[in-house]
Amino acid sequence: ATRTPLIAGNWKMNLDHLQAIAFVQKLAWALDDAKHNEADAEVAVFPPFTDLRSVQTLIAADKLKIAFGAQDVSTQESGAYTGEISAAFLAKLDAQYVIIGHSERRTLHNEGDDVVAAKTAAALKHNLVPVICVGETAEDLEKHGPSAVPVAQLEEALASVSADSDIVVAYEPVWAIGSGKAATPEQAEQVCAALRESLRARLGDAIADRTRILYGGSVKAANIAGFMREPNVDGALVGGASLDVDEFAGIVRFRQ
Ligand code: G2H
Repeated sequence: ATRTPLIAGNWKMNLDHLQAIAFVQKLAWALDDAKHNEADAEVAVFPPFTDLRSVQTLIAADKLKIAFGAQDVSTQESGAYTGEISAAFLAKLDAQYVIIGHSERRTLHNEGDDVVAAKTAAALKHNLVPVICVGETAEDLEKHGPSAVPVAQLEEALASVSADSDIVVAYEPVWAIGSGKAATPEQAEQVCAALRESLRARLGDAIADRTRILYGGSVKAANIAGFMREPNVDGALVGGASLDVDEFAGIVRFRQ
């Protein structure tokens, strides 16, 4: 299976809408300079909600080859849900992706697998591609071994996913997030392969073969190549290093 790698920048709660415009412009120039070819890797940014309209407008006006998405979405369709943002709103902004179940949402906002499944359903209903995040804590790893918890989380999230759904899976070991301590490429491969087999067992070969499975957790330009050499790692979800244009462009240029 040939899967176009996806390099996704999760900005988290960084960059206001003016900074976002400057950042996306600089990123587009950097990718241009690097003769970045979309066929080599797709690039996506995940700004805060308040930046999305500006990013959409800039990308459309300049026809930039940069995709974008949101960092979260409501489980609900519409109505009295103060502070929430619906999948319909994101789709209307031409967002292509939405991150769901990032470990910071799971731990800081108590999002369980049921919420992740409901958000995945909401995203798919509006033709957004959910970037479903799974990952184990250091404690899980010690207790259950490398793949058990991420695979169980994925299986719960798949409740509303069908064989023809378009999804992305991100394996982010909690112990590697923002810690500077990335997993090894071998560790990432082992879990990404298990996640792909779980997709295959539940939903069939076609979706298992076409779905991009990303690694996330302290990815930087200096360590991306090792991950990308693994057969079941199809890209990266990048936090800290996605906030520096040159560093992020360096990750996109993982082949060089
Ligand atoms: C994991 C990752 C991006 P970082 O949260 O989602 O962040 O690259 O800073 O570890």
